[in-house]
Amino acid sequence: MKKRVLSGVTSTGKLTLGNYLGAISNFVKLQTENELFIFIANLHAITIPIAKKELATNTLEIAAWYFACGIDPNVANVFVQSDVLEHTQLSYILLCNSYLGELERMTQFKDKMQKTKQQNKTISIPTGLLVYPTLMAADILLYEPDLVPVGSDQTQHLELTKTLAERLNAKYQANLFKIPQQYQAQHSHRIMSLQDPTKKMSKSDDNPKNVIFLSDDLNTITEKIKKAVTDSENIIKYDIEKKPGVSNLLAIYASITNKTIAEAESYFASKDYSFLKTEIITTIHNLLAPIQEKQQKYLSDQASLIKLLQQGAENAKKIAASKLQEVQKAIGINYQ
Ligand code: AQP
Repeated sequence: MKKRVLSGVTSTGKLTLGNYLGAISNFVKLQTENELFIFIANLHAITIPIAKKELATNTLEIAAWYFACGIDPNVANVFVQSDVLEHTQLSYILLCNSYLGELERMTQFKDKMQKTKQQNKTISIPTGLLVYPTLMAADILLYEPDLVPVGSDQTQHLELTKTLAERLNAKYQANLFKIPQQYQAQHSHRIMSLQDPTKKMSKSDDNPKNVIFLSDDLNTITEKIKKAVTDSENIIKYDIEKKPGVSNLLAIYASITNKTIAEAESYFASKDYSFLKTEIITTIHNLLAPIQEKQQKYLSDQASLIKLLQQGAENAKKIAASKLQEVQKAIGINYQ
């Protein structure tokens, strides 16, 4: 029997090579043998300040990237989070069953709160940032997925999702929620910032030099990779602690070419950093150029793109609505 897979990407910015290698490329691999529900998390995106136009543009652009990267709309259910209202409804129920202390303990909340304060000292911290994990729990629990492919930085949120599911199962009805399992693809690497390779490559990074965006052209890729931090040894070896810059470049190369790190190391044995960087520039460009062309095609026909998302939302809604009804009944909200 097919396994159900649920995941998403937040529409906080332009997609990065990290989002592709760490998430979207895995969705593409998983779609042949599983039932996929892949969404664009535009409600999670408003937990930090974001301009109206940017949010709408990001949402459509991400949909176009999904399909351009190879997610097949005839096989996978791709939808926008806000189009399935059940996410926010279940989120509220979960919120009422969560504790302030457990939400305040989330490291992502603490990190994002600190970053938001650094950017603007006078800003108040939005409550949405605090309750983000309850929305994420709802995103997951509505679909009863067998696998949830998310990065290791989401492990804590997934653990909270399990806690909430178990709490409600114990309080209202055993088996109300299926306990989700995190899925991490084999040989998958965390892609790091080009200028500070101890930090994750993130779409909301303020410095574009840290990030390869999926939309970057050859010149931009060349400039960014040439300036990527390495070290003075000129020895191509994978060692995250001592050589984080070179290790990151090796991880990027290995991920794109489907090689193991050992294979990548032996390919570059006796070569210098200049060769490594030139090779990586070509590898990234060869990966991205055809995807960029397809993405532009999807974006140029927005009506068809929106139709695909609506179809995906309709499919998602059937499952989400039935689960929500079951929950409402179990907790007494459904009074009829
Ligand atoms: N650098 C990365 N390396 C590997 N995987 C990554 N992912 C993100 N960055 C990397 C994976 O992409 C998926 C989507 O993540 P998200 O958009 O929901 O949130 P995120 O993990 O916080 O991604 P970003 O790019 O860092 O976004 P911002 O800047 O908004 O916080 C996840 O599966 C994630 O693991």
